[in-house]
Amino acid sequence: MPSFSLAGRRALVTGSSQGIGLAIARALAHAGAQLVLHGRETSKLAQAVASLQADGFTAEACAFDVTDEAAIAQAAPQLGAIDILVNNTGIHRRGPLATMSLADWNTVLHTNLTSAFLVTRAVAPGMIARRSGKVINICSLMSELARPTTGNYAASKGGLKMLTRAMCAEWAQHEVQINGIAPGYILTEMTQTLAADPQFDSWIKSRTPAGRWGSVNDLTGACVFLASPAANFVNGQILTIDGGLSAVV
Ligand code: GCO
Repeated sequence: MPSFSLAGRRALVTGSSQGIGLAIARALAHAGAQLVLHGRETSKLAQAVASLQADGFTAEACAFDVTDEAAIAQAAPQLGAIDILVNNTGIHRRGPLATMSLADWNTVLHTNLTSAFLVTRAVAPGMIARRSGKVINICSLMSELARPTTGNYAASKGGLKMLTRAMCAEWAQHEVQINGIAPGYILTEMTQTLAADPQFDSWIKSRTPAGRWGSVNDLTGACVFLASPAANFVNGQILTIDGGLSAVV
């Protein structure tokens, strides 16, 4: 069996002070990786690092704005050689397109999509030089499906799906594997208001063949797999983890 071990690998997970990012970071650490956690709120980031260290994992913090190329360049020496990059940073600014502000459009596209371009562009040269690297883009069920009030988010996640394939087209030849996972409706800080709405909660449970919301722990196994040598011939793929929602009408 190819190894699922990440021993000796250094991993950066953007947006990993809470939610999906922190769960993925913990899973990569559990598989042996040395973790660099990222976030903009330094206190929350410090708590996340402490929680991993308390479990005996190697973890450090790096705070920078993932939409600011100068800030990324300034953080590069602290980041060091990154073997595994998870582009997880993501936000929602829900609202109807007809009245959506350019600010709400731009902040979602910059945070969810441009950030993946900027951060990966910063770490890819090292991966290419070492002929080894893993990039996992956290796409979404909304890389394929939309619903009203999510136009900026869906556009950003659809773009992230195609950026994943574009990175594959250019970097697979250098033994760098770039894939994505597409979470469905997962209970996180970003969806808690939706889950608290009885009508929306009931719709999700009826629309999802598994009959439930996902948890962040439903996402971690796929990330460890894609980050490991077991996935060295998997490239440009998006693995959807949604309880079957996108498979049925
Ligand atoms: C919504 C939800 C979705 C999910 C996404 C997770 O507003 O419908 O927030 O956007 O969060 O599918 O990837």
